[in-house]
Amino acid sequence: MAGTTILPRLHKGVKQVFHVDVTQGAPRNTGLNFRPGAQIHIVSDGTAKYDPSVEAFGPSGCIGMHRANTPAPNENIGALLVKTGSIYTPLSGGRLDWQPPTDDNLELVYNDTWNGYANNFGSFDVTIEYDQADLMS
Ligand SMILES: [Ca+2]
Repeated sequence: MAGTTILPRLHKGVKQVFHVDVTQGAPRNTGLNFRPGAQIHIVSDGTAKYDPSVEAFGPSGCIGMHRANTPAPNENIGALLVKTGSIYTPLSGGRLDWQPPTDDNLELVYNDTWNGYANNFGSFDVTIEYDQADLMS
């Protein structure tokens, strides 16, 4: 069936969906803390513009375009990133099989210039799949 994705069954199947509005500069805090080494599966759908003059990009953002004054200057501008502690991980291609490097709150961050969120457009829906036993709290 076209458009159907079958996810690998890596986990015991808790799924939560978080909406990320890219006009909001503050990280979207999921309230989830995982034990380091947990196996987490993350999928993101959506597109967004980091400026009215550019095309809409998916979760990878604008490939190869970096800006110094963003939360993660080494990642693409317009990328959707997963953050724990001070570590940012890109959701390249919108999918990530991931082991959290720290047990800090998992946050979702749209990588735009610090004062540049007001002119953005779009949103992402991020599905996080995990095993309940891997939650710290
Ligand atoms: Ca912007």
